Amino acid sequence: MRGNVALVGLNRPEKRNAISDRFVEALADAVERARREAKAGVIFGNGRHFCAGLDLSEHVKKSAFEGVEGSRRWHEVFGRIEFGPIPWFCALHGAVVGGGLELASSAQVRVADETTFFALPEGQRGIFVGGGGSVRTARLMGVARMTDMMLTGRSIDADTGERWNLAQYVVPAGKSVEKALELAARAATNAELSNYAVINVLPRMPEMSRDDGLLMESFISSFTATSPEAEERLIAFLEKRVAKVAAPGGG
Ligand code: 1HE
Repeated sequence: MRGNVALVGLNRPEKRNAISDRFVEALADAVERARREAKAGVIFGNGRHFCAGLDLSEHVKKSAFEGVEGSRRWHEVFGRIEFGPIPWFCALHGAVVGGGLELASSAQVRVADETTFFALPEGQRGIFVGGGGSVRTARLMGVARMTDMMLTGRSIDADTGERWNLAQYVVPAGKSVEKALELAARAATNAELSNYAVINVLPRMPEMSRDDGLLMESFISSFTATSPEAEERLIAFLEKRVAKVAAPGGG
């Protein structure tokens, strides 16, 4: 923990943080703990790369049914990151590959450093994404770009990743954890209910009809605004006790 921000490090650097079954369970435990104890979370990779994706050595031994169950377990665990009470910030560097990109796609914000590269080599390995990538990653970058990446096996650099919506920030090499922590600490000061609405409602809106979305928005808007915390925050602003919105670069 850094203050009220949970710091979750992928810690299998000798295998480039390849995601084994044990690794998924360790991640699940860390995420559950953070959901209980923290107001925001940062996920980063120890070693030279963020994450090399699925542990291919385990996958070769699995039956089709075990494969489905494994994929469903990834969906559960990544879903606890995507839809929860706290926002997650992924600090990326080096390889963000296959399941590593699927994991990163479940976070709300991705901060890449200049060494980051993204790839989806599933086609080359004879497999398919199984950690939610065909839903989450495809929504971030769009089906055409994901199709291209999967068919050609191309790697894209951090700046292209930012243009393609795979990262919202690109920072100098070695600085992604620091930046993610700064952003997470800032998000942790928001009203919990507002963060909850941003995390859980915004991604669902595109699946609603326009009318349903607008009605939902009115309810959430009123529900958050009438909470005691909002009242206190609104009065604090009106009494000039809290900072104004700063111009870009002004913090
Ligand atoms: C691994 C894995 C892995 C590394 N599973 N063992 N993912 C991939 O296809 C990516 C495969 N990995 C790589 O392309 C490279 O390892 C990296 C570009 C990520 C890093 O390269 P490098 O030179 O820093 O490391 P390395 O020497 O390749 O790897 C170090 C060790 O980690 C080595 O083992 P060692 O016993 O020889 O030391 C590698 O075999 C091992 N290693 N990546 C198992 N992925 C739910 S569906 C999701 C589908 C996918 O994720 S498909 C993408 C799989």
